[in-house]
Amino acid sequence: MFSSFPVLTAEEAASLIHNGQTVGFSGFTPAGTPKAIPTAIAARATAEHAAGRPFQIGVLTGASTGPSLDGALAEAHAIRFRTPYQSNAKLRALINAGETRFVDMHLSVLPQMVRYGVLGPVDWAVVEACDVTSGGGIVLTSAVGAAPTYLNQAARVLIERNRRHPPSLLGMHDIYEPADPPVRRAIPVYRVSDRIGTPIALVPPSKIAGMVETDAPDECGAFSEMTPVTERIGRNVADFLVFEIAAGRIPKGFLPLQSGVGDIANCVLAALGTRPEIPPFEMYTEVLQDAVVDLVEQERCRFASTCALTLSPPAMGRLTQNLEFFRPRILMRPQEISNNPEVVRRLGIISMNTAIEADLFGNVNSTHVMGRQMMNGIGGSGDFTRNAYLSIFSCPSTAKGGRISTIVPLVTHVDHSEHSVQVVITEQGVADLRGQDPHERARLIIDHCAHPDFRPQLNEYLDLVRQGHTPQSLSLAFAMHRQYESTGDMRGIRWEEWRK
Ligand code: 0RQ
Repeated sequence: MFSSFPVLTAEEAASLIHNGQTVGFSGFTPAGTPKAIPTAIAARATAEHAAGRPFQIGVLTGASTGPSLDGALAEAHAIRFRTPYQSNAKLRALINAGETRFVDMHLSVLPQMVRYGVLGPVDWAVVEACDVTSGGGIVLTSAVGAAPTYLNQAARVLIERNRRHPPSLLGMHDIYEPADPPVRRAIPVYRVSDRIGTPIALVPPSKIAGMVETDAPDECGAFSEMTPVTERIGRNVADFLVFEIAAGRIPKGFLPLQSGVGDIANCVLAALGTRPEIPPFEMYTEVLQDAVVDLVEQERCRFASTCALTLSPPAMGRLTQNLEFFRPRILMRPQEISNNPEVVRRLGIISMNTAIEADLFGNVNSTHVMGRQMMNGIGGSGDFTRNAYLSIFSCPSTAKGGRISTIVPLVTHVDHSEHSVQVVITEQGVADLRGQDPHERARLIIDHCAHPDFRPQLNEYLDLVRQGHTPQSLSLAFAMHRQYESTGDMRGIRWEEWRK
């Protein structure tokens, strides 16, 4: 394919974007995210600030990005407003310092909010493509994210054509944007592998202001080695799913899996791949990590529908060198579809996400440390958890060298309520909360998930606060957190001292 749009330098492209404008970037995680133009926007902001002029933009993305986008723009203090998710240390610091406004939202609802104008007008779409036709056909790269919506809604479009991704990625994307309520019809994904849209995104050529040529790899990091803790979490999740198949609560043919990001998710998937009792399975997920490439190669994973290929450079290289094998087995969808509640409920997804902390009743905090400090955001975890056939949260039973219990009397921020969270798993074991009342849930979580260092004090807590449908003490519920803030350790609490 070829195109006839003006070729710009990244600096020329950045010079078109003005202070106060809102930019919708392609990508989902660092995968498929533009790199050259945001870095040039950051340089421009730095120069403008040095000249005493204001320069900040609103940044909309699919999910998190890489250092060239969130990192560079945060370093340059160039972000006025950010949504829907981030995971960059510099940006996180600005958000928690109150300098950058951040709206943490479910990823599936973002495109609709953009279409309805809730987030204001989108001035620019900046998208990474591996190929562009002169008619405005865009072949995206390693993610879809919210790019189709930004392309449709933005006043003008800039493209980063990245030669690192071959044009033969054509056919790996399924672009579909639903009509808005009240005229929306069923989203016709009845099987994980159903294609419902087109392989390219289309944009009126008159909107395209220019193209920047690049050759930069995605900025997805490599994974850490398994630790004994992550390995045991993975094994516990696999054991639980095997047990559920044997009990007849998961069909013998299995159900599609969603899995979150990070080392734990990667270890869980690797563990599932090794269990002969689990048949070759499908994934309906938002992020596909390295472990899935192995599983697809081994034909343990039959098909994976995702929003992004969040792969380390070696795993991405394996995929692009063997596209004929992977193209019929992996499909990328917009986040509005990969995370769609209607589809998640219909397909009977088993969702597996990670908690920062869980409480004795099954409420889960995935986003805030000590109730205040934003970590990353809810991402897609809520889209899946609320609508899954089986929703699982896992995490190590302790954090910060054993000084923090991730199992607490009451979470300091609720992302996923007890009504949506069905199973909690740590390296200690599994608490299946389905059909259990709050008292039963609390005992299950303490006995099966809490670290032995914390079990006695959590049991003492329950003994102190027996009354009510949900045993809870308004004065003691956050005593473990308060003790951590004053002493740096949640262990060895004396409850009576905190009754004030
Ligand atoms: O801090 O990095 O300073 O050591 O939190 O914790 O154990 O490394 O776990 O990287 O898997 O992240 C929930 C944040 C887990 C992530 C969360 C500290 C801990 C460490 C990270 P350090 P781990 P992970 C798909 C679905 C929400 C979005 C989501 C997340 C750091 O999984 O963002 O699921 N999920 N999206 O030490 C204080 C506690 C702590 C704690 C952990 N209780 N108190 N600190 N930490 N527990 C993806 C998308 O949506 C795109």
